[in-house]
Amino acid sequence: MRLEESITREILEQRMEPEMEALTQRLFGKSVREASDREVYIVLLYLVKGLMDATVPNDGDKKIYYISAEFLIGKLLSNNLINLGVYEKVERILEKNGKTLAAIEAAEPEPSLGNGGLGRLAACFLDSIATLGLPGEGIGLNYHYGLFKQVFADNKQTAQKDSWLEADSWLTKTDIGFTVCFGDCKVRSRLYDIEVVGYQNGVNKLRLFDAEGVDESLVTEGICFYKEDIRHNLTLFLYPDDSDEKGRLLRIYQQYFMCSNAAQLILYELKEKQHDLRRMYEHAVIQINDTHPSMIIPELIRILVHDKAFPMEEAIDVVTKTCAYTNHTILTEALEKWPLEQLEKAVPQLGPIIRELDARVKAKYESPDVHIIDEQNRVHMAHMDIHYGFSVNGVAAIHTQILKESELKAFYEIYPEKFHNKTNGITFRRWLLSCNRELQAWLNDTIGKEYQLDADKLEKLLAYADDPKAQEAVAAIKQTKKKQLAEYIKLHEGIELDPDSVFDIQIKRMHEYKRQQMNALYIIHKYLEIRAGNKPVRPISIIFGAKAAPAYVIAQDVIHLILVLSKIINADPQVSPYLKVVMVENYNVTYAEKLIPACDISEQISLASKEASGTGNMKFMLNGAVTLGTDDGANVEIHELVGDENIYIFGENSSQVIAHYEKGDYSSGKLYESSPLIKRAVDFIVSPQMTAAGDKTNLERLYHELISKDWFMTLLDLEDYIRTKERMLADYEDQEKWRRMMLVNIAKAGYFSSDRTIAEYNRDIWKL
Ligand code: 26V
Repeated sequence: MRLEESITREILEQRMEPEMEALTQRLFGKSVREASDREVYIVLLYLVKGLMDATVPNDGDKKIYYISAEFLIGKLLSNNLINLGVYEKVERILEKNGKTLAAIEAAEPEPSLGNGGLGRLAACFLDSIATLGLPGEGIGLNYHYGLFKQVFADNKQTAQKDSWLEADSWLTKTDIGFTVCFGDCKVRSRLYDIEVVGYQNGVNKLRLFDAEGVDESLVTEGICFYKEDIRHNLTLFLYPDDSDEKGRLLRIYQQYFMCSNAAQLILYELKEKQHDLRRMYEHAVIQINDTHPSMIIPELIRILVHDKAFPMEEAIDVVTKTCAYTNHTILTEALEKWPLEQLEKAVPQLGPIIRELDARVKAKYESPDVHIIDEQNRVHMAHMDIHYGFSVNGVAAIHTQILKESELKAFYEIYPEKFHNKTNGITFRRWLLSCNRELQAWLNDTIGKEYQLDADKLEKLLAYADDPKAQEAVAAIKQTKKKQLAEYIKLHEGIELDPDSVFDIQIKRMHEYKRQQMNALYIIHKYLEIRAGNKPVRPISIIFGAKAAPAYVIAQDVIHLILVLSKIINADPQVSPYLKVVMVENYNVTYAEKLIPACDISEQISLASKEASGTGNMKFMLNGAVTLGTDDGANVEIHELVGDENIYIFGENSSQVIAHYEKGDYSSGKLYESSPLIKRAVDFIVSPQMTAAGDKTNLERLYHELISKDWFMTLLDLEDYIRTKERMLADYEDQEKWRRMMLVNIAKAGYFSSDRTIAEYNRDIWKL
């Protein structure tokens, strides 16, 4: 449905209230007052779409195409209202009609188009690209069931399909579609657009391709489906299970589907604008978000050579000048290497191109470290990106340094000029203005609104760090957000939390390197201490949110451990007045928006060197939480900004950790044997109390993993972690000190605005 074409944004804005009434009557035959929250949501959806249609697109001679397998955009209504500048207006109209925006928002489904930090970063970037008025588009896939919906049963995670798509939605079906040719079939695509409006600026688009003919009935139980029916399953799920060969093959099909569509769309747009393809790079820059979209490089080269009669040499040159690659991880298991044989089975036409690209590299460089096709005939996607792109960037200072000095050292020696660091950022529109209305209102009153467009202006708050009134105000806001969260958790998880307790929160994908298991061992330690009579002066609430990849066994075991601990501890009358443990179900962007403003202690405890950046750490800081973390990812930069006295850093640093890997001298068994404190906590995992409440198989597997392997060195930092957390809890009781830390953290968060990150990408890489 579209609003009348002729209506201008000004008229629509001024006539918001009568337009809302008229549309509610037209759609549902009732007044706004009589309409349900769901109906009002639909009315607002179309009104906002109308406003966006009537907003000037960000245009220009050169455009950034941000290609990504994930766009974790979250719900869109509130954000769009804020960016369009009509939030308060709509809030007032709703209030007049006995409604609240919070209730209306609850009726909006959250798009399930991402998995973690990489996808959320892409969403923040779209907001900032639009806000800075840059011409740009996101390109990705429209997964029908997205990642998966996490449902707990018997203290374990089960995965269900997430049916987020509905008839009335932010997606607009276009008449654009392409044919994508695979080895054994052809699939037609259809493009859907979601408009992305900048804060007080123009609109851009997120362009999502779907496969025509996707058959949702292929999904049988949970997230199971017939993996070989490519023509009907291509866009059912994000990251379909790749633990078997069929699954991996499907991933290749999916990636090529995304890349071929993206390539065709970009070339179509260039043609529409009558640009000379030989100078494509003057009008388009393609940012490859990790290696999932890497096939765009050989695909573009293939099209230029085969359909546009380019000489190979020139096609390679033009594409190399157009593409830029972002690396988001150094974990070897996440660095994609596709067997050439499988790749050619799905997409035979790319085989010769990739071989040619590899041959050119091999002719020039002897070292296998930089070859694209290795001895086992696997294609290293990242290597292709670096040779045949003009830029490669890491996502935080220490991450980029590790890329240059170790992971990608061989490449850095060949192409020092290609390497950039672009420290990640977050959009303050969602992670402050929208999720913490109370804090933004107080900031507006205290330091003025300038920070909303110039995040560095948050530093003005430093002048208030010792002001008792300001300290009291931020503490009161935190208390309000904690109460709101406690109510929400009571409603959704059935667990009661004391808003006067310390809220200690760890929310992120479940992975061993992020070390949720270390936090769980702290919980065990604390539980046993309380049982022994060492009660904390103030209760502690430890909250987790995390999905685990369904085939990742140890991650499932850690979820099980936390859920069982939660059951035991929350039901223990001796302990639960002092310690509560919650793992929220189906952690997503919506949940994050409620958890982050309510947090006191931000858990950022990855094994140093492994977390490329982290962005949750930035969101917590911006909302006045204090970081408990290792010197890893963007924690390092947070540490530099706020200084030793406003952050709690513990554990070994990344050089020490890298040295352990090089020397192979880490032994978790030795640490376990030599430290009674560690041994007591680890042993509890398989204690009769635990195995009675939980599943012995899972608990024993995890126990053995920890004492015999522990690849991500949980036990290395456990003692220091426990000590540091205790020191932090003690400091929390010094109200003045803690509130001062809160203010300094908020004040220094300006650097982490994604507006800054995007301005840097544009200045150094995109040059729009
Ligand atoms: C790899 C794979 C491998 C196969 C299974 C599915 C899958 C999904 C994602 C990935 C790439 C993971 C890279 C990633 O998410 N990195 C995160 O990027 C964030 C934004 O830069 C950053 O803040 C996090 O530290 C980093 O872990």
